[in-house]
Amino acid sequence: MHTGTTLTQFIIEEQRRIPGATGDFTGLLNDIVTACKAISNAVNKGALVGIMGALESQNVQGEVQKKLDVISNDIMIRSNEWAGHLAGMASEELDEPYAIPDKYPLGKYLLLFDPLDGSSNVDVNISVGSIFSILRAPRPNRPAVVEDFLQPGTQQVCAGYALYGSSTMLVLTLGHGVNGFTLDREVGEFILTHPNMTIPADTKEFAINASNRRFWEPPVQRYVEECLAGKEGPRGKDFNMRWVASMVAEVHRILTRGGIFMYPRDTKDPSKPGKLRLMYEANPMAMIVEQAGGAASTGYERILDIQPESLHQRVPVILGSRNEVEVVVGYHQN
Ligand code: P6P
Repeated sequence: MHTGTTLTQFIIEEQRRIPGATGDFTGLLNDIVTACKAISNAVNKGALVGIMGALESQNVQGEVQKKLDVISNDIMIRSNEWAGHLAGMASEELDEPYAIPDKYPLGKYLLLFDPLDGSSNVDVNISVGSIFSILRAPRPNRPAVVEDFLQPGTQQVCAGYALYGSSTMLVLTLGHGVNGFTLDREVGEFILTHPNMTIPADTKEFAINASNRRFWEPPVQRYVEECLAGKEGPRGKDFNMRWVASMVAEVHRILTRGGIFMYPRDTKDPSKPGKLRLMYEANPMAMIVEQAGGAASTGYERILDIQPESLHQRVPVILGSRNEVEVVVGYHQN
């Protein structure tokens, strides 16, 4: 029998802190957690059950869909559509918001998610994850329309991710700190293993896809050049570099030991102001990072302050150790 605090217990104890809580939010979170356990199971089986590889289809991003992308999206939808907690859902994999079927009651929250982020890594067995964000529905118990989702990240009531790595973890913030839980498969419960996660303010580790260097804007060029110059350069210290090409894994590393992650605006595709999506990647990760004492910026503004204009809009992302993010933001301002 495990001795730690289970996620179920943690969520209920959090509910007790909120006067007048109905248990609706607790129920929603438990359904999201159930989905993450099921996705973990599917990801971990991988090639054993023939779910690797790509489909013919493309998603709204124009990206080739992996079988597990679609399976994970279906799991998220099925686990969360029935209980009456939601007025609607939005997914990276769906052009339009998902309407709750008529046979189910509607609720007062909106759920947004990237069901399997970094899925291109699945076939090569590198960590992938699910990212989710919860907003209050402006019109509770009514079918949500796109505009209902377009709220700034500061409006999120919860943000979290599941990381399907060497162990499956779930990292969560409800607006007062960040806590990490590890899945005990024998019990089938997430156990609190990383209470009050905080990001060191300073770091010597940066993460960026260096193959895009020629497309970066000058402030990012300058920052990376100075990191590469090391001790003899203007920063006066040597840096290390990481790039997993799986945002959940990068953010988790930064939460665990510090660092800065950058997917900046680049000129590779001028029509795109960045690669990562605001509503279900940048915003939830920005809330988690800020709640852990870090910072999250586009280089020009705080990510959580952005007023969304469309459901799948992309933004530049610079997040992690606060003092390092402030160096990069400073270069954007000069
Ligand atoms: P690149 C995964 O596709 C993703 O959305 C993030 O998880 C990851 O940080 C980034 O894109 C990787 O991008 O250009 O290195 O493939």
